[in-house]
Amino acid sequence: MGLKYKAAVLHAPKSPLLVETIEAEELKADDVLVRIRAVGLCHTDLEVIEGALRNPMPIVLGHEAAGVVEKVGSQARGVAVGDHVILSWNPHCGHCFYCDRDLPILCEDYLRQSPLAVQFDGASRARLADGRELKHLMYLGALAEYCIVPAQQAIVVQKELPFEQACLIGCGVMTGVGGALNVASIRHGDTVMVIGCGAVGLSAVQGARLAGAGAIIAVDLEDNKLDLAKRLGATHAVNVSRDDAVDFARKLTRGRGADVVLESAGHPRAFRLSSEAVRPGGEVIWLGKVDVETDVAFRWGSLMQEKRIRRSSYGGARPLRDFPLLAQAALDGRLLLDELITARIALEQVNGGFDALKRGAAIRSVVVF
Ligand code: CXF
Ligand code: ZN
Repeated sequence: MGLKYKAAVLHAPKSPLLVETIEAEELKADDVLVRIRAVGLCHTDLEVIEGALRNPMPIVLGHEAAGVVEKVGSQARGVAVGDHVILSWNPHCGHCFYCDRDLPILCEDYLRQSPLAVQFDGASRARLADGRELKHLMYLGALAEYCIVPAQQAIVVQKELPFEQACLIGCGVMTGVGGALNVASIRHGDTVMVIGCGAVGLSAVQGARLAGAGAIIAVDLEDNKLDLAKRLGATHAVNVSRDDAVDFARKLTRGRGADVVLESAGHPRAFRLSSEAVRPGGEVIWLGKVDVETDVAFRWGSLMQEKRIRRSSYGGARPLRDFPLLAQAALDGRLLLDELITARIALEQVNGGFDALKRGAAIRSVVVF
């Protein structure tokens, strides 16, 4: 096809992304060509830049994106030219052991190929100007003007939703809201604690509100993030640099502790707090993560008493079902997305955007095209 377009390319860990002109491969039968209109910068991209998450290089980052379908392959189903789409980073085969058990996030093909950073059929869809093959982070590589994906990863959503809001649904919002609505079993009136008020946590706060929680305790180290959590639905806020979140949850629940704790800080102290703050028989959902080699310490007593602990990487996402539902919630004003956008930036400002994320100065910087 020879389509040439701009992309942010990482050539080596701990080096700045280079915005350069790259070239697309031919569209395969099942592919769609998406003109990217907005991409959110997520911590997982940052982990690759910093070398904490190893991927082959050179690689196009970006996995929280929305855009318009510009071309479809002869066998692409369920999507047409002109459709507005949010990209899913979880392609899956649909018929392996885990797909069959409603766990596409554990799809055998998905997991086996993830470290190769290619598209789901095992091949790359882009090359550098000098002809070298490019890798794609998380089956996408969407920090670019275009992205070629199999049709199953391009989820059609309502055209009314602005792209800069829509893109957030592709990763952080899906993970947080889905953690509350799909993974946890929050009951009307429950006391829910959300630890860590970044994009995932602020989305979890909103998921807890949508689920009908009676009290939502936001926990963070920064007052400005806690203020934002309150605007999005938190009924209480605890700054753990000053106050004890376990005490707070117990005082609010006649000594029991929170019914559900959603952890989204990705810090050993947050994981530990999650098990301490939940009540006996309550439910803990871990959405954050630390380096896989990091030890996390728990007090054994805090894990007893019939507590249920679950890990989720994508909020139980079924993108075909969930992306349009979340888009509608945003259009109805029940899910606030604009509030998560700290800055709108150009592709050329992408390194500054990641720097802001690293410093904790941004919930989401969104690259808009
Ligand atoms: C992550 C969660 C852990 C696995 C890789 C993707 N989520 C989003 O960035
Ligand atoms: Zn992400």
